[in-house]
Amino acid sequence: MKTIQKSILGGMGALLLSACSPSVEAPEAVLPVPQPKQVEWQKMETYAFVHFGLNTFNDREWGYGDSDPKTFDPKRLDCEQWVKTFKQAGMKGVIFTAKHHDGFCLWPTHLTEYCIRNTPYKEGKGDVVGELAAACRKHGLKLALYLSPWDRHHAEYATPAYVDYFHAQLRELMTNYGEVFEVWFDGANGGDGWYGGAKDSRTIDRKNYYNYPKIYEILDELQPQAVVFSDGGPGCRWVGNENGYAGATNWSFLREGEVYPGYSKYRELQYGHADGNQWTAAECDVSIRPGWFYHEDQDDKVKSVDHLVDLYYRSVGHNATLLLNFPVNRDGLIPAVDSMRAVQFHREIQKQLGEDLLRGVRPEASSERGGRFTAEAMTDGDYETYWATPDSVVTAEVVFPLGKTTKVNRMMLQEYIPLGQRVRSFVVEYAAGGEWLPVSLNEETTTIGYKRLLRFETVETDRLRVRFTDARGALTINNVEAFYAGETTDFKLPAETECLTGSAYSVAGMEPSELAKMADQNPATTATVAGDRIMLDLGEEKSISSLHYLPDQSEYNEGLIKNYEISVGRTPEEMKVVKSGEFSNIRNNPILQSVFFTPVTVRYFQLKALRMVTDGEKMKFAELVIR
Ligand code: FUL
Repeated sequence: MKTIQKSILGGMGALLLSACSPSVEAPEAVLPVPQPKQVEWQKMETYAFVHFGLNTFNDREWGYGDSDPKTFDPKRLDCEQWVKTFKQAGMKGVIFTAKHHDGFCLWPTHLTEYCIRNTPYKEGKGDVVGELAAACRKHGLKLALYLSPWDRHHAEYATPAYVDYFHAQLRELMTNYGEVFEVWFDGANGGDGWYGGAKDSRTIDRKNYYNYPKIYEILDELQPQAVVFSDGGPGCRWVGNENGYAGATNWSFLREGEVYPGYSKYRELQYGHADGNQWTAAECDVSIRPGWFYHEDQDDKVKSVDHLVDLYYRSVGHNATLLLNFPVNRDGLIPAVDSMRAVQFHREIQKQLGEDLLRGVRPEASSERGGRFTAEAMTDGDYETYWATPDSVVTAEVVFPLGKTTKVNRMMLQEYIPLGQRVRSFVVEYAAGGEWLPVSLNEETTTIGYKRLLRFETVETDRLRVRFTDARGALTINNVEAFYAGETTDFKLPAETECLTGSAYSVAGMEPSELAKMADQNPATTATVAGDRIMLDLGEEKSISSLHYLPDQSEYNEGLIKNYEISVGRTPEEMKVVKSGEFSNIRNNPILQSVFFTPVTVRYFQLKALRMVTDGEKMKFAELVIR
């Protein structure tokens, strides 16, 4: 029955397929899975942020709530100029600060006098939210709104009366400007403020004060398609920094109810909770200038194209979205430098990832589920088709022939997230002579999620191979692409000088003078270690995610480790293996060896030599750094 239904729905192609092969069911979802609106939201990939308001005219980042509305006087305000810039920069939407922490509303609200009606702008007849909504409609850009829960102007802030005001304000804003794709609730809450002249400091219960269940009800009623942002979601989460990047390991899950504004372990939001039960993908917010609001003295501090490109790889390419902020100036415009940089940034990405070398090739997979879930689905450029393995198969190898020997230094992988995020680790290799060698990356290859972009040192090869080494269920990969981006300046392997800054650690049973030789940033001094392992005590618990090992640099390069195993633990008794592998080609080319693994917070780190290049030799280290 199922086959017949599918054939009818799937049209001719499916009919033919089901006629010649038994129907193959899609893999079961691995929970948690995103709501369809969360998938649509993630497909937007990059969108703009605009911070504009009284702060712009008072040179402030956080208005106290006492700035005079008469100071708001943008003479050339033009929302179309903003929107055209965003479109040219390849962005799919814009999020606007309708109200920041100072409580000033950029739409003519009926709920407070502290709003645009009382400014010189259009003699009180202006409505920036409305003007931006109209510009977005005209140019086909999606709109979203930032409404600060904290209000440093409101006299009743921190009492139940303010919560009623806030809910009414949300209702008004969500009723009058059409559909929004996201609603942004900032995490900064409570503290000093003007508060109707009281000028005091107010604290609130960050978890319960605003009555979020009621807020979600209002949004479900008025804007059901909107994704709700706050530190812990529920629609999407903060990434734990305002620098614009997510971890290379990035799960789109959180443990439900654990993260709230002010959550002390917010750094882990870069990585998500691997064991989370709520789908809450990360959004990377960052400003194109140091501040969120415009300040004249930052005119020469607009981020470079290389910097923006690097952030793109570490946000969109790390399974998150990029929310790039533009501080609109006192004229009401995006300054020329900022818009130029944003457009150049987009062009550079288009250039780097312009020609997919794998489009249409026939990959060879070590395992296939059958039916329509074939390996070709990974190279057909169609988001909805995917390669899948049988339910019991969570590891597999896929070889991608390139047709001819060609240069490659970028790769893109996508999991079919409507069925969940599954991959825990994978390895990318290229064919060199008769062997497979790993590409040289600057980060770990653990999670994939909606999209994973990899930058690596240029290789010349006729075949690439991806080995999926661990997953939470059957593999469901919908796209794999490869590119040659040219020799660019946005990507660097960890420089030796950067890695060799010496960690503060101790090694039981090792003389400090010997230890110093591998932590002195001097490649000419080499420490010798007896036994097959070295255990480092980092002194306290630290978040670490990489090992950098410079082998002995003397003429005969002694004590080279060929195969290694890395374990970590909070105590020496509870060590857990996090990575093992080989230092490829170390005999012929004993350069700095970097190993990346899923970030862990631990005090003890152990490197074990499973095999030496020369049996019986003692391990030698010119430098050893844990990061
Ligand atoms: C922060 C706010 O406090 C900043 O002012 C800015 O709006 C930024 C996007 O979020 O938490």
